[in-house]
Amino acid sequence: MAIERTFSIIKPDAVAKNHIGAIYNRFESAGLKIIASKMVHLSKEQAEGFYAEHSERPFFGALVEFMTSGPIMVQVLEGENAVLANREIMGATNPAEAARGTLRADYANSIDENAVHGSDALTSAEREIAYFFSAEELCPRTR
Ligand code: YYY
Ligand code: MG
Repeated sequence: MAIERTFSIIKPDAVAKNHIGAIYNRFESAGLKIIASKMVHLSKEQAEGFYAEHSERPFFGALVEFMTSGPIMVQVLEGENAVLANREIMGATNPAEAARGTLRADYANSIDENAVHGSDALTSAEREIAYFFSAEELCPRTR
């Protein structure tokens, strides 16, 4: 088992519904440690850059509009197999298909407003963490 870091977003829908604390509780209860965190309101350019891999998809415009519709929480989670662990906590992209007890089953309404983002691989985690945080902003736990 490897200690990994992954990147997470609480999206505008879940922030607007006051679910930040409940979602942080899920991360911590699962043994993932929050080692960096901040609230940001993305510009159109920031959202387009973050989701560049989806720029040719039909939902891209709606995704950027949604992600800029209100503030988000961005955080770095650290722990055993953090990338996969966070994806399991999140549940499937479409909340209608998300397993019971996952964040998307409990807090998301639709595939386009689905409460949370999580990196899908270690390489994307590194890129996504660097997109929002400088090295100095990451606070590894020493106790
Ligand atoms: O990684 P994950 O968020 O679970 O899904 P992706 O396939 O990477 O898509 C990113 C994002 O795009 C998804 O969370 C919602 C949105 N989206 C959509 O609105 N409609 C789709 N059919 C697929 C994805
Ligand atoms: Mg993805």
